[in-house]
Amino acid sequence: MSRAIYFDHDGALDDLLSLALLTRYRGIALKGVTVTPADCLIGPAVSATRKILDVAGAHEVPVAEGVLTGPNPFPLEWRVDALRADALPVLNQRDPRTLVSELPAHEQLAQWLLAAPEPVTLLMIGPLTNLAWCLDEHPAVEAKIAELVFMGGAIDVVGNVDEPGHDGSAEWNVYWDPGAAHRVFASRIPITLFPLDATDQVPITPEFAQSFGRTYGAPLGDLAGSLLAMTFGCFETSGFAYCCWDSLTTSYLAEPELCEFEDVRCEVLTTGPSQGRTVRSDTGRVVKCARKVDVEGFYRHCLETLTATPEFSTQ
Ligand code: AGV
Ligand code: CA
Repeated sequence: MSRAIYFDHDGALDDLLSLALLTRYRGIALKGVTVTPADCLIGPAVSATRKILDVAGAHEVPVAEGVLTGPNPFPLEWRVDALRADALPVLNQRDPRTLVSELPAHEQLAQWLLAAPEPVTLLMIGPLTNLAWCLDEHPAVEAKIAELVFMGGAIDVVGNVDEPGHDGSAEWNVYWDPGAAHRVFASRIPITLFPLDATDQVPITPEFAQSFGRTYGAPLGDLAGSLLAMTFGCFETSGFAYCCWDSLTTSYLAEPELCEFEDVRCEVLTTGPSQGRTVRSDTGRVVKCARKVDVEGFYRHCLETLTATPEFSTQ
Protein backbone atom coordinates (compact mmCIF):
# COMPACT_ATOMS: atom_id res chain seq x y z
CA MET A 1 0.00 0.00 0.00
CA SER A 2 1.23 3.47 -0.88
CA ARG A 3 1.28 6.44 1.46
CA ALA A 4 -1.71 8.79 0.94
CA ILE A 5 -0.75 12.36 0.04
CA TYR A 6 -2.87 15.50 -0.12
CA PHE A 7 -1.27 18.44 -1.86
CA ASP A 8 -1.88 22.18 -1.58
CA HIS A 9 0.01 24.50 -3.93
CA ASP A 10 -0.32 28.11 -5.02
CA GLY A 11 0.17 28.03 -8.76
CA ALA A 12 3.66 29.50 -9.29
CA LEU A 13 6.00 27.95 -11.87
CA ASP A 14 7.80 25.99 -9.16
CA ASP A 15 4.47 24.70 -7.81
CA LEU A 16 3.50 23.36 -11.23
CA LEU A 17 6.89 21.67 -11.59
CA SER A 18 6.30 20.11 -8.18
CA LEU A 19 2.94 18.75 -9.30
CA ALA A 20 4.61 17.11 -12.30
CA LEU A 21 7.17 15.48 -9.99
CA LEU A 22 4.50 14.21 -7.60
CA THR A 23 2.61 12.41 -10.35
CA ARG A 24 5.74 10.35 -11.07
CA TYR A 25 6.59 9.14 -7.58
CA ARG A 26 6.21 5.45 -6.80
CA GLY A 27 5.13 4.55 -3.30
CA ILE A 28 2.85 7.53 -2.83
CA ALA A 29 -0.83 7.85 -3.71
CA LEU A 30 -1.81 11.40 -4.66
CA LYS A 31 -5.43 11.66 -3.45
CA GLY A 32 -6.37 15.29 -4.01
CA VAL A 33 -5.01 18.71 -4.94
CA THR A 34 -6.06 22.09 -3.58
CA VAL A 35 -4.90 25.41 -5.03
CA THR A 36 -4.46 28.51 -2.87
CA PRO A 37 -4.99 31.87 -4.66
CA ALA A 38 -1.66 33.28 -3.45
CA ASP A 39 1.31 33.41 -5.90
CA CYS A 40 -0.99 33.02 -8.94
CA LEU A 41 -4.14 34.04 -10.74
CA ILE A 42 -6.44 31.30 -9.50
CA GLY A 43 -8.32 30.55 -12.76
CA PRO A 44 -5.22 29.79 -14.86
CA ALA A 45 -3.56 28.03 -11.90
CA VAL A 46 -6.48 25.60 -11.50
CA SER A 47 -6.63 25.15 -15.27
CA ALA A 48 -2.90 24.37 -15.53
CA THR A 49 -3.19 21.98 -12.57
CA ARG A 50 -5.97 20.03 -14.31
CA LYS A 51 -3.96 19.90 -17.54
CA ILE A 52 -0.78 18.67 -15.85
CA LEU A 53 -2.70 15.89 -14.07
CA ASP A 54 -4.29 14.90 -17.38
CA VAL A 55 -0.98 14.87 -19.30
CA ALA A 56 0.54 12.76 -16.49
CA GLY A 57 -2.27 10.20 -16.76
CA ALA A 58 -3.58 11.26 -13.35
CA HIS A 59 -6.88 12.86 -14.40
CA GLU A 60 -8.78 10.95 -11.69
CA VAL A 61 -7.10 13.09 -8.99
CA PRO A 62 -9.64 15.80 -8.03
CA VAL A 63 -8.71 19.48 -7.89
CA ALA A 64 -10.32 22.06 -5.58
CA GLU A 65 -10.14 25.80 -6.16
CA GLY A 66 -9.10 28.01 -3.24
CA VAL A 67 -11.00 31.15 -2.22
CA LEU A 68 -9.47 32.10 1.16
CA THR A 69 -6.86 34.86 1.02
CA GLY A 70 -4.20 36.28 3.34
CA PRO A 71 -3.54 39.92 4.25
CA ASN A 72 -0.33 40.46 2.19
CA PRO A 73 -0.87 39.95 -1.57
CA PHE A 74 1.89 38.64 -3.86
CA PRO A 75 3.24 40.99 -6.57
CA LEU A 76 1.03 40.82 -9.67
CA GLU A 77 4.09 40.40 -11.91
CA TRP A 78 4.70 36.99 -10.25
CA ARG A 79 1.05 35.97 -10.16
CA VAL A 80 0.65 36.19 -13.96
CA ASP A 81 3.13 33.31 -14.47
CA ALA A 82 0.22 30.84 -14.20
CA LEU A 83 -1.39 32.46 -17.29
CA ARG A 84 1.72 31.75 -19.32
CA ALA A 85 2.12 28.19 -18.02
CA ASP A 86 -1.51 27.39 -18.81
CA ALA A 87 -0.89 28.32 -22.47
CA LEU A 88 2.10 25.99 -23.05
CA PRO A 89 1.53 23.71 -26.07
CA VAL A 90 2.37 20.53 -24.13
CA LEU A 91 -0.59 21.27 -21.82
CA ASN A 92 -3.02 22.01 -24.65
CA GLN A 93 -3.00 18.88 -26.77
CA ARG A 94 -6.63 18.23 -25.74
CA ASP A 95 -9.23 19.32 -23.17
CA PRO A 96 -8.29 17.89 -19.75
CA ARG A 97 -10.60 15.30 -18.18
CA THR A 98 -9.58 16.20 -14.60
CA LEU A 99 -12.58 17.19 -12.44
CA VAL A 100 -12.83 20.30 -10.26
CA SER A 101 -14.57 19.67 -6.97
CA GLU A 102 -17.76 21.59 -6.15
CA LEU A 103 -16.51 22.60 -2.71
CA PRO A 104 -13.96 25.39 -2.29
CA ALA A 105 -10.45 24.18 -1.39
CA HIS A 106 -10.63 24.74 2.39
CA GLU A 107 -13.92 22.86 2.79
CA GLN A 108 -12.83 20.10 0.41
CA LEU A 109 -9.52 19.65 2.25
CA ALA A 110 -11.39 19.31 5.55
CA GLN A 111 -13.75 16.71 4.05
CA TRP A 112 -10.86 14.72 2.56
CA LEU A 113 -8.92 14.73 5.82
CA LEU A 114 -11.91 13.86 8.01
CA ALA A 115 -12.72 10.93 5.73
CA ALA A 116 -9.14 9.57 5.62
CA PRO A 117 -8.99 6.06 7.11
CA GLU A 118 -5.37 6.54 8.27
CA PRO A 119 -3.34 9.69 9.04
CA VAL A 120 -1.96 11.14 5.80
CA THR A 121 0.95 13.24 4.59
CA LEU A 122 0.04 16.81 3.68
CA LEU A 123 2.40 18.63 1.30
CA MET A 124 1.94 22.42 1.27
CA ILE A 125 4.12 24.63 -0.92
CA GLY A 126 2.19 27.88 -0.64
CA PRO A 127 0.66 29.67 2.37
CA LEU A 128 -1.00 27.62 5.15
CA THR A 129 -4.37 29.39 4.98
CA ASN A 130 -6.52 26.38 4.02
CA LEU A 131 -5.04 24.19 6.75
CA ALA A 132 -5.40 26.88 9.42
CA TRP A 133 -9.11 27.14 8.55
CA CYS A 134 -9.50 23.37 8.79
CA LEU A 135 -7.90 23.33 12.25
CA ASP A 136 -10.18 26.12 13.50
CA GLU A 137 -13.40 24.76 12.03
CA HIS A 138 -12.78 21.00 12.19
CA PRO A 139 -10.35 20.26 15.06
CA ALA A 140 -10.54 16.52 14.28
CA VAL A 141 -8.36 17.07 11.16
CA GLU A 142 -5.33 17.57 13.43
CA ALA A 143 -5.11 13.85 14.24
CA LYS A 144 -5.51 12.96 10.54
CA ILE A 145 -2.19 14.52 9.53
CA ALA A 146 0.81 12.27 10.21
CA GLU A 147 3.22 14.81 8.76
CA LEU A 148 2.98 18.30 7.25
CA VAL A 149 5.75 18.92 4.72
CA PHE A 150 5.89 22.70 4.21
CA MET A 151 7.99 25.05 2.09
CA GLY A 152 8.28 28.25 4.06
CA GLY A 153 10.24 30.36 6.48
CA ALA A 154 13.84 31.51 6.84
CA ILE A 155 15.64 30.45 10.00
CA ASP A 156 19.30 31.60 9.90
CA VAL A 157 19.25 33.39 6.51
CA VAL A 158 17.59 36.58 5.23
CA GLY A 159 14.02 36.35 3.95
CA ASN A 160 12.74 37.09 0.43
CA VAL A 161 10.04 39.68 1.15
CA ASP A 162 10.95 43.06 -0.32
CA GLU A 163 7.95 45.23 0.56
CA PRO A 164 7.57 48.76 1.98
CA GLY A 165 7.60 48.73 5.80
CA HIS A 166 8.98 45.20 6.06
CA ASP A 167 12.49 44.41 7.31
CA GLY A 168 13.07 41.57 4.80
CA SER A 169 13.36 38.80 7.41
CA ALA A 170 10.31 36.80 6.26
CA GLU A 171 9.75 34.26 3.53
CA TRP A 172 6.73 34.89 1.28
CA ASN A 173 4.60 31.79 2.01
CA VAL A 174 4.58 32.68 5.70
CA TYR A 175 4.31 36.44 5.08
CA TRP A 176 1.21 36.14 2.84
CA ASP A 177 -0.77 34.88 5.83
CA PRO A 178 1.31 35.03 9.04
CA GLY A 179 -1.72 34.27 11.20
CA ALA A 180 -2.33 31.01 9.35
CA ALA A 181 1.28 29.89 9.82
CA HIS A 182 1.06 30.83 13.51
CA ARG A 183 -2.13 28.74 13.86
CA VAL A 184 -0.57 25.68 12.21
CA PHE A 185 2.62 25.99 14.27
CA ALA A 186 0.45 26.10 17.41
CA SER A 187 -0.96 22.64 16.53
CA ARG A 188 0.67 19.32 17.43
CA ILE A 189 1.02 18.30 13.77
CA PRO A 190 4.60 17.11 13.10
CA ILE A 191 6.13 19.65 10.68
CA THR A 192 8.98 19.02 8.26
CA LEU A 193 10.08 22.46 7.11
CA PHE A 194 11.97 23.48 3.96
CA PRO A 195 13.00 27.08 4.72
CA LEU A 196 15.12 29.34 2.52
CA ASP A 197 18.18 28.03 4.45
CA ALA A 198 17.81 24.83 2.38
CA THR A 199 16.16 26.12 -0.80
CA ASP A 200 18.75 28.90 -1.33
CA GLN A 201 21.16 26.06 -2.21
CA VAL A 202 19.19 25.03 -5.32
CA PRO A 203 18.87 28.02 -7.68
CA ILE A 204 17.53 27.30 -11.17
CA THR A 205 20.73 27.47 -13.20
CA PRO A 206 21.00 27.54 -17.03
CA GLU A 207 22.69 24.11 -16.84
CA PHE A 208 19.78 22.60 -14.90
CA ALA A 209 17.09 24.11 -17.16
CA GLN A 210 18.91 23.19 -20.36
CA SER A 211 19.54 19.61 -19.23
CA PHE A 212 15.91 18.93 -20.14
CA GLY A 213 16.82 19.59 -23.78
CA ARG A 214 19.24 16.66 -23.88
CA THR A 215 16.43 14.25 -23.10
CA TYR A 216 13.75 16.07 -25.08
CA GLY A 217 10.71 14.00 -26.01
CA ALA A 218 8.77 13.07 -22.87
CA PRO A 219 5.79 15.41 -22.19
CA LEU A 220 6.62 16.05 -18.52
CA GLY A 221 10.28 16.68 -19.37
CA ASP A 222 9.17 19.21 -21.98
CA LEU A 223 6.85 20.82 -19.41
CA ALA A 224 9.62 20.99 -16.82
CA GLY A 225 12.13 22.52 -19.23
CA SER A 226 9.54 25.12 -20.29
CA LEU A 227 8.57 26.04 -16.71
CA LEU A 228 12.24 26.37 -15.76
CA ALA A 229 12.98 28.54 -18.82
CA MET A 230 10.12 30.86 -17.80
CA THR A 231 11.81 31.58 -14.44
CA PHE A 232 14.79 33.29 -16.06
CA GLY A 233 15.14 37.05 -15.68
CA CYS A 234 14.18 36.94 -12.00
CA PHE A 235 17.69 37.59 -10.71
CA GLU A 236 18.38 40.23 -13.37
CA THR A 237 15.23 42.20 -12.46
CA SER A 238 14.96 41.65 -8.70
CA GLY A 239 18.41 40.62 -7.42
CA PHE A 240 16.89 37.37 -6.06
CA ALA A 241 17.51 34.02 -7.77
CA TYR A 242 14.47 31.89 -8.66
CA CYS A 243 15.09 28.70 -6.69
CA CYS A 244 13.69 25.19 -6.60
CA TRP A 245 11.86 26.14 -3.40
CA ASP A 246 8.85 23.89 -3.86
CA SER A 247 10.36 21.16 -5.99
CA LEU A 248 13.09 20.54 -3.38
CA THR A 249 10.36 20.28 -0.74
CA THR A 250 8.39 17.89 -2.96
CA SER A 251 11.43 15.70 -3.63
CA TYR A 252 11.47 14.85 0.09
CA LEU A 253 8.48 12.56 -0.48
CA ALA A 254 10.51 10.40 -2.88
CA GLU A 255 14.12 10.91 -1.77
CA PRO A 256 14.29 12.18 1.85
CA GLU A 257 18.03 11.48 1.96
CA LEU A 258 18.73 14.38 -0.44
CA CYS A 259 18.71 16.71 2.62
CA GLU A 260 20.15 16.73 6.10
CA PHE A 261 17.80 17.83 8.89
CA GLU A 262 18.04 19.54 12.25
CA ASP A 263 15.34 19.91 14.92
CA VAL A 264 14.78 23.65 15.41
CA ARG A 265 12.60 25.38 18.01
CA CYS A 266 10.94 28.37 16.40
CA GLU A 267 7.88 30.59 16.29
CA VAL A 268 6.07 32.74 13.72
CA LEU A 269 5.88 36.52 14.24
CA THR A 270 2.50 37.88 13.16
CA THR A 271 2.82 41.67 13.55
CA GLY A 272 5.25 44.53 12.99
CA PRO A 273 8.08 45.01 10.48
CA SER A 274 9.20 41.35 10.87
CA GLN A 275 5.73 39.87 10.37
CA GLY A 276 5.91 36.43 8.82
CA ARG A 277 9.39 35.81 10.20
CA THR A 278 10.11 32.31 11.53
CA VAL A 279 12.47 32.98 14.42
CA ARG A 280 14.39 30.63 16.70
CA SER A 281 12.85 30.69 20.17
CA ASP A 282 13.32 28.56 23.29
CA THR A 283 9.58 28.70 23.88
CA GLY A 284 8.70 27.89 20.25
CA ARG A 285 7.70 24.52 18.82
CA VAL A 286 10.06 21.96 17.32
CA VAL A 287 10.15 21.60 13.54
CA LYS A 288 12.26 19.16 11.55
CA CYS A 289 14.17 21.61 9.43
CA ALA A 290 16.00 20.89 6.15
CA ARG A 291 19.52 22.31 6.30
CA LYS A 292 22.10 20.92 3.86
CA VAL A 293 21.14 19.75 0.37
CA ASP A 294 22.80 17.26 -1.98
CA VAL A 295 22.53 19.82 -4.78
CA GLU A 296 23.70 17.71 -7.74
CA GLY A 297 21.67 14.76 -6.44
CA PHE A 298 18.56 16.95 -6.39
CA TYR A 299 18.98 18.25 -9.96
CA ARG A 300 19.57 14.67 -11.13
CA HIS A 301 16.47 13.50 -9.27
CA CYS A 302 14.30 16.04 -11.15
CA LEU A 303 15.75 15.19 -14.54
CA GLU A 304 15.48 11.43 -14.09
CA THR A 305 11.99 11.58 -12.58
CA LEU A 306 10.52 13.76 -15.31
CA THR A 307 12.15 12.24 -18.37
CA ALA A 308 11.53 8.53 -17.61
CA THR A 309 8.68 6.51 -19.13
CA PRO A 310 5.21 7.47 -17.78
CA GLU A 311 3.41 5.37 -15.19
CA PHE A 312 0.84 6.69 -12.69
CA SER A 313 -1.17 5.04 -9.94
CA THR A 314 -3.40 6.33 -7.11
CA GLN A 315 -3.35 2.91 -5.42
O1 AGV B 1 9.09 32.05 -1.27
C1 AGV B 1 9.07 30.99 -2.13
C2 AGV B 1 7.67 30.63 -2.60
C3 AGV B 1 7.64 29.22 -3.19
O2 AGV B 1 6.52 28.49 -2.70
N1 AGV B 1 7.10 31.47 -3.71
C4 AGV B 1 7.65 30.89 -4.93
C5 AGV B 1 7.60 29.38 -4.71
O3 AGV B 1 6.39 28.89 -5.27
C6 AGV B 1 7.17 32.93 -3.58
C7 AGV B 1 8.25 33.64 -4.34
C8 AGV B 1 9.43 34.14 -3.82
N2 AGV B 1 10.14 34.75 -4.82
C9 AGV B 1 9.42 34.63 -5.99
C10 AGV B 1 8.24 33.94 -5.70
C11 AGV B 1 9.66 35.04 -7.33
N3 AGV B 1 10.77 35.71 -7.68
N4 AGV B 1 8.74 34.74 -8.25
C12 AGV B 1 7.63 34.09 -7.92
N5 AGV B 1 7.34 33.66 -6.66
CA1 CA C 1 4.55 28.00 -4.02
